[in-house]
Amino acid sequence: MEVREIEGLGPAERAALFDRDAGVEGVRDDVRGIVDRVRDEGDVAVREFCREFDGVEVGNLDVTDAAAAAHEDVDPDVLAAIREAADNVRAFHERQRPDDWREDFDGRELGRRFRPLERVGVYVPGGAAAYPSSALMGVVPAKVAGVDHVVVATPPAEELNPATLAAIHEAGADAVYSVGGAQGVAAMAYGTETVTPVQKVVGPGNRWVTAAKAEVRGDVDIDFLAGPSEVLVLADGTADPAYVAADLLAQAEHDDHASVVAVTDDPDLAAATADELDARAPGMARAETVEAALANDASGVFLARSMSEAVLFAEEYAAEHLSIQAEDDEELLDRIDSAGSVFLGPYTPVAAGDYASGTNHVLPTGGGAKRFGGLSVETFLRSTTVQRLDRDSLDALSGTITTLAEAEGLHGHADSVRRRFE
Ligand code: HSO
Ligand code: ZN
Repeated sequence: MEVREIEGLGPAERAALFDRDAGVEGVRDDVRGIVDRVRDEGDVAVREFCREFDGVEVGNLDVTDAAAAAHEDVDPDVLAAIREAADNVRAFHERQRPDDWREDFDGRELGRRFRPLERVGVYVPGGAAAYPSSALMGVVPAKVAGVDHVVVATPPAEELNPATLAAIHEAGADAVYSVGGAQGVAAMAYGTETVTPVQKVVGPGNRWVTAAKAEVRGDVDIDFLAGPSEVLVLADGTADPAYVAADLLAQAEHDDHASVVAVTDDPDLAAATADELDARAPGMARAETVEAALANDASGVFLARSMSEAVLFAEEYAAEHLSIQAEDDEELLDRIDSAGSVFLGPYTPVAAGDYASGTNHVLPTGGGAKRFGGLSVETFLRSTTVQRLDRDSLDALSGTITTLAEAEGLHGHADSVRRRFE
């Protein structure tokens, strides 16, 4: 891999790096057709799409019992790992639960309270990329938020992945349905004879899933549109190139379209990282995917003239995962506002957050971190404001209310205040 200098990047190269998207355009029309048919025809359409896209003749779409059974039967080491990861994810998300509050603002009692959504749907990828970890990341925060009915949709298979099913059960899902892709999202959004409709659909997925979330948004809420995985490692000369490359290779194995970037002000580290990538990629089990991701035009090893230039690059990239492997990591972090999840120091691989440290791995990609954050307990809550004024505090505010009401020509509003003092 060649090392590129940031200074020398042209407008097209910069656009490829900084204007990444989820790549859903190409499947939009097909997805619209699928979503419409599931909404209109329910289970019949779902079964037909399972046959067409997954090559599976699904008997019972409801596999909730199969998930419970898988939890009993799964390899005990895998179950122990699922349990520990779930406990850590639960602990971190418990800490996010906001308290209801009421406070006095010059005699006006104002507050906010939080209530969970009632029914939520979590998409859990299956098939080639079966991710038990994603089941935990979606279901656990919803349950911590207090969502009563959490349903999961996951692609059908002749043999459903036992670890994924076990994780779904361990996380506390209330129902599990064997339907994937756009049809899975549509089934949760609109409901079918078998699937309970939900108020919000969350979770990662391929282009079809993502396009379907865009399609149902408006009828139901969604978390956000997430594209292929990304990592940007910001490193100085103290970083170990083997660690930097390992973190890039890890995210590269997710997807041909994954974006993996190293940025440094140290020419030796840049060269050593590039060499390490070239040396390791061919020997990986998923070498083809890794090499495709490394060749992606939003990937690369970049040399900055200073750490300040490197920081600006990282800020503009707004990566899903930002790893800082540098002496002044906290100081560099202070200068960055846009990143989905930050990993500090040489012993904090992105894989720690992907699986087990406790933070969520459903995160903004494609620069979304400039506008919003990843999945959290708040994703599953709605807030309500509450107020009580007494006679004195209303009296104190009445002039302001009536003046503004009259400026808007809304005399009924003004009168509703004056009435109280007649
Ligand atoms: N890095 C992925 C999450 C994941 N990694 C699942 C391993 N399994 C997107 O944040
Ligand atoms: Zn990952």
